[in-house]
Amino acid sequence: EPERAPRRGRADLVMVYHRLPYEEVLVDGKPQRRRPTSPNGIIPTLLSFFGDGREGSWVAWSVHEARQGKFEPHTTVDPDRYPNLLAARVPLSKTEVDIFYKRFSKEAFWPMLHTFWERARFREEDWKVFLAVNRKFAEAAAAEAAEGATVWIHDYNLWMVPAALRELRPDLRIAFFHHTYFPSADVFNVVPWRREILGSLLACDYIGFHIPRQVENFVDVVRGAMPVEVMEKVACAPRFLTYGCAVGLDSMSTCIETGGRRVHLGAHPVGLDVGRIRGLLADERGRERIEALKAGLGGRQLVLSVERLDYTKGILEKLQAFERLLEESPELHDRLTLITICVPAAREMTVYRQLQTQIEQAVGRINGRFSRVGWTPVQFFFRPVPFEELVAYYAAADVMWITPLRDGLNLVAKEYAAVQGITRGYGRLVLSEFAGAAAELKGALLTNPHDPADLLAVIRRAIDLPRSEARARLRQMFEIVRHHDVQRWGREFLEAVDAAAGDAQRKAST
Ligand code: GDG
Repeated sequence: EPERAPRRGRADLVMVYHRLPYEEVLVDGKPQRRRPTSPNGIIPTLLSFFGDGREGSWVAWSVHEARQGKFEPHTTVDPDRYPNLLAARVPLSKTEVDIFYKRFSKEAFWPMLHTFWERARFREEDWKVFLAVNRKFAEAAAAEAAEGATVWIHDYNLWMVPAALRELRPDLRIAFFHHTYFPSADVFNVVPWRREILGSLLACDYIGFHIPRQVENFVDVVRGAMPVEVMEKVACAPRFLTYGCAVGLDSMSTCIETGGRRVHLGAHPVGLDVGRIRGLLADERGRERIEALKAGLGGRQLVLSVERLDYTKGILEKLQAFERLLEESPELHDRLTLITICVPAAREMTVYRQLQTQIEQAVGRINGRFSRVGWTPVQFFFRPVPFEELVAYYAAADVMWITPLRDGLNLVAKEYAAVQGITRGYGRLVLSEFAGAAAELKGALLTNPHDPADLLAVIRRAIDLPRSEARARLRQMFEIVRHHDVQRWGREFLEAVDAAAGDAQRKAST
């Protein structure tokens, strides 16, 4: 019945990412593009697969009311650089985006994924919106993909896409990458719809996480839900820490079989576009920015903290530790400054309002207690800064202080290591042992942000660390960051997907 056959698209690689690779603004009612305001390094990598003229599609939402009835499902992303890459828009209402992304994903799944399960709010009516929106993404991806194409889906807000897509298009290679942390079964199992979510993920051929611990946590969750056979378990690659941090692990499952389906798994910590950072540092204006910043510090040490406003990032815990440091060490007064660059959450994300107030109060209290004429101990920038400027802060910072209570990976840590490595600095990275990056960045000074005494001890150690040791640690970290850049990350991920699909074919033919 040819009229019932699903329409086949032309793309042999389909990216399903919540947003477009460029920002769309309406000028006089006409859509215009500009570079994304907070570039995260992943978008250029995903784009780079289409540089050779490969036919591809990028599936992302578009708020249709904002387009004032001018909704077009397709445009080319960039006719010169990616001539055969189409932006395929999924039309969503503003309400759908608000519920699905800004409210439900952030209020139900985000806290649970980061082990803050008590904060999770599960509403059945929001789940229905989530399902409907995921279904739309799946339909759009199904319409774009050529026969046997690879569809690469990103992150937990698209959890339900694989199942719907598999049903629409059994011929596809479906791959998923998790950008957030992934908790153990004791936490994940609080989710009312856990079986549906697992069922969907298991429709993939390949699922990638940042680090082995997250892979194994996923397998643990599956094991508690259905009979599963681990087909392959391997020692973790030497690049990963095993027993040295809270999220380390010695071995992980790379292939499981359940319900007659085989799913391959892998650990792929996201890398950086090191070339881009090099470029920004080599630029004349970049060098001027660093000099100006250093001059502004008046010879004081700079302790830097950069993160989105989020309780998972441990900002309050860090401020409390800083307060104790100043309390106990009067000799440090006027000798160091803590700059925290905190990117505000979207206004609709009401869960963050209280935290913002608490942070502002803590900063006010510390500055009230310790400021002197000419010295403000905490400088709190509650706004995003352009990436070029951020790089200058990384270059000027003596200590980078990253204390998430739980984090999928943490790119800020890697960006700091890259910038200090390129500029041959003496910077020290203090990194939470609960960030995925702790399992990868050998050389960081690890800290436990759940333990106030340890937070204090490690920041002290960083401030006093001899330059020779700082340099040796940086060299170790920079080697990792430089070698495992974002280009390699993307390449290795897609190679792993190909290998998984090859295995499935072999299995089908025996
Ligand atoms: C999720 C996972 C995982 C920060 N401030 C500014 C700014 N940034 C950029 C940084 C960095 C990115 O934002 C933040 O990335 P992180 O990895 O640190 O954290 P999440 O936003 O929580 O990201 C995380 C990541 O996905 C990737 O898979 O590592 O675990 O939670 O690149 O540079 N950029 C600009 N101005 C700022 O003020 N332009």
